[in-house]
Amino acid sequence: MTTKAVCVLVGSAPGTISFVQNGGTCEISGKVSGLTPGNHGFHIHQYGDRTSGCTSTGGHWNPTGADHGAPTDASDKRHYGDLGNITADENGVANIQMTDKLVTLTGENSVIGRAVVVHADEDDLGKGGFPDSKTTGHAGGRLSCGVIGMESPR
Ligand SMILES: [Cu+2]
Ligand SMILES: [Zn+2]
Repeated sequence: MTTKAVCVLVGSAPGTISFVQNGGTCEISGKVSGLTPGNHGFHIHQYGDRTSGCTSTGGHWNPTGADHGAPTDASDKRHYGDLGNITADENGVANIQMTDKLVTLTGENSVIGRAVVVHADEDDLGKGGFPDSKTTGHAGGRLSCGVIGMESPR
């Protein structure tokens, strides 16, 4: 069974992100613009709530109470929402194509109804030694965010 979701990012770094669940992994693809060239933290945050802009999306989606880490880390060494960085080119555009083992669109840990957030700075993947490295990856402010919703058939 394939399940699909979509997220429209609103803010100074707008974009669209698609999610396709194929069995045990989720393919995440899309495009974000309006960025400074280089790496920007890219996460799923807990709440699909933009009532106070990206602030009300809460912290990283973390159903197991783990520390912040990298998407390549083991499931108990990262947040489920830790997708690392996206990389913008000289035009400020990031083309995204990743597959994640913990992001899912089904079951009790489904990310549908949660939010994607794009950050001003690079995610240090928990290894930067800053006070917030183990919680947010020291990724700085929130440039844009959007709610992950079910995709309409098209
Ligand atoms: Cu974030
Ligand atoms: Zn995290």
